[in-house]
Amino acid sequence: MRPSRIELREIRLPLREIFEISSGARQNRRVLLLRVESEGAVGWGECVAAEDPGYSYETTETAWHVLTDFLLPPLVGHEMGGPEEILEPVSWVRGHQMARAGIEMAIWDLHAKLLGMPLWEFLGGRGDPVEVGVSVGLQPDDDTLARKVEEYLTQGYARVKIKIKPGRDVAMLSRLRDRFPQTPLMADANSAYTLDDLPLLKELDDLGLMMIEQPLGHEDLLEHSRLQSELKTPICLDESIRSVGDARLALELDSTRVVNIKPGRVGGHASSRAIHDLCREQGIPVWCGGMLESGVGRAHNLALATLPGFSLPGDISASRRYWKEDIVSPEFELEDGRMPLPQDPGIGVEPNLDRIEALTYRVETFGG
Ligand code: OSB
Ligand code: MG
Repeated sequence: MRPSRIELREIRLPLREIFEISSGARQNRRVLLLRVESEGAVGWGECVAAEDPGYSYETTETAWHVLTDFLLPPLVGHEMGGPEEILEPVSWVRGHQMARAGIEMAIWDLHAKLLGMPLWEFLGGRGDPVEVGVSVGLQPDDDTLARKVEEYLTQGYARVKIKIKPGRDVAMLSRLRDRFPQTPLMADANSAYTLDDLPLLKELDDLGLMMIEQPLGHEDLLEHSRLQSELKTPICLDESIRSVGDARLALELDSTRVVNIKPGRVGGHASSRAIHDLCREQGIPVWCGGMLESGVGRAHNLALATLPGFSLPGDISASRRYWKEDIVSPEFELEDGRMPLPQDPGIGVEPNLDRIEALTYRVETFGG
C-alpha cells in the first residue's frame, strides 16, 4: 500500500457546552482531520492536540507544523507493508505523539478498508458492544453536578468520571457519594495536586472511588509511586504515559495500577496495542480515554477498546454528549448502556463531507 494523496484539514467544532478541567476550560474545538487515499480507498484520522498546551505540550498549531513540515511529505508515495511500518520514514522525529497518531490512525483505517475488514477486527478485538462511561467537567455548583450525573446514569453510562481541582474535591465528592452510594465513580485531577496534598488525597481514598486519575504532575512518576504506596484506591495515569517506555517505567515503579490509553496521546494504534499487551501481561487493567474527539477519533477509540485487556468502561461517550451534530454518519449512540460496533470496513462510519467543508478553517494537501 502506497498513499497517493494526504490531506490535512482544520475544522472548528463548538462543543455543546463548556468542558472545564483543572487546567482550564474548552468550548471551541479546533480539530485536525487527516484523509489518506490509496488505490481508491480513503482512510481517516484525527489529531487530538488541543488549542492550548494545558494537557500536553502539543497544540493544534504545533501539530499542524510538525505534520505539514515533517511527518506528511515523506509518506506520500512511500510503500508500506502494514500499518506497524507506516511511520518508519519519519521515525527520526522525536515526540509529537499526537501529530503522529493523527496520520498513523488514518493509515490503519485505510489498511482495514483495503482488506474489507472492520478496524476493530483488524486490530484483533472482539465484536461485542463496548461498555462505556462518561467524563463530567467541573460544574458551577454541587447541585448542577448531581443533576448531570443523574442524567448520564439515566442514559445508561456504566461509570462516571468527575473532574476535580483544589477547592472542588473532597467535600464535593463526598456529597456526590452520599447521593449515589452504589455508582461506579472515579475522579480525574489532571495533575492539579502535589505530594504536599497527601492529607487531602487520603481523604479521597475513603470515598470508594474506582480509581484516581493523574493526581500529580505529568512528569512525576516517582511521586505517583510514593502516593500509591499511601493509598488503597488505584492510581490511573493519563498524561504521564506517552509511550510504551513510559508505561514500562510506571509499572516497574508501581506508580499506576490502571492505565488510561488514549491512542491520540501515545502515537496511535500500534503504540496503544503495545501498552495494552504490556499491561495485560502484568495483570494491569486498561481503559480507553478520550480527548473530546469528533466522530472520526471516537470511531478509532471504540475500535481499540474491543481489545481484551480493555476491561473497564472508557470515556467513549455518545456523539450528543459533545456535539449538537457530529461530523460522521451514523452518530454514536448508546444501546442498552453499551456502544454498538460499526460493521462496515475500517472505522465503519462515514464522514459527512458537506458538513466538514462548511466547518473548514484551512486545508493543506500532499501528492495527488
Ligand atoms: O483528562 O481525560 C482527560 C478531555 C480533554 C482533555 C483531557 C481529558 C478529557 C476528558 C474527556 O476527560 C474525555 C472524553 O469524553 O473525551
Ligand atoms: Mg485524564
